[in-house]
Amino acid sequence: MKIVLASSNRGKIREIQEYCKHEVLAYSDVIAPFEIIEDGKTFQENALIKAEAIYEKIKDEMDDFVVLSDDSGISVPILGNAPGIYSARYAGEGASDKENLQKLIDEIKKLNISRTPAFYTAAMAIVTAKGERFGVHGWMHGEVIDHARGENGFGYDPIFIPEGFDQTLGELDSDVKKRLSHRSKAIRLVGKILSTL
Ligand code: ITT
Repeated sequence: MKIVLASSNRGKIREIQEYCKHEVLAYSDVIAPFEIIEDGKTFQENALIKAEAIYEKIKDEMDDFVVLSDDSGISVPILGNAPGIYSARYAGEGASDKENLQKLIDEIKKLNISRTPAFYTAAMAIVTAKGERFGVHGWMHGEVIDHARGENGFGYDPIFIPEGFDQTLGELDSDVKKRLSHRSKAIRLVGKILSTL
């Protein structure tokens, strides 16, 4: 069975391929990429919107597949859980990872603090070839700091220090993220669902 990933984010695609035992394809390897309006109010709603959009386009072209999507982001309680579901466009529509990271650093600095609790969420949705729908979540708790450190990972990783560590995900070996991350926890649950299909 092939897993078709409903994502255009290269950082996510790389991690999901690495964390997943099944054969994984990016949806852009199957059909031409197109824009999906993510107008859900929660990570899970947006994950389902993405998985269903890709399912509708590929269901007549493939068999023996599931579509898997990931809607994820970082939440900072002192900022009212921002950026949350808006993590990909925190610095504005079409903003780069670097611009979004800088915006979060600026917001932390405005509070005159150098670190504050934060957590990552990954919601994943599965739509099977028969049209069955499933959803799972994974979380990773820690802190964000007011300056970027390290080049590993992607997105907000250079300012995120996982609970129990002193270094950011930008500095830590990718194996640490693989073990602890929101995405890897959600992927484990996806694996359990796939084993029942
Ligand atoms: P797709 O919708 O095509 O999958 P996207 O980048 O738009 O890609 P999201 O809407 O789910 O995906 O936004 C995720 C945002 O959260 C994005 O800005 C990431 O940089 C950030 N993010 C999610 N998981 C992360 C992680 O593991 N490390 C760092 N940043 C992460």
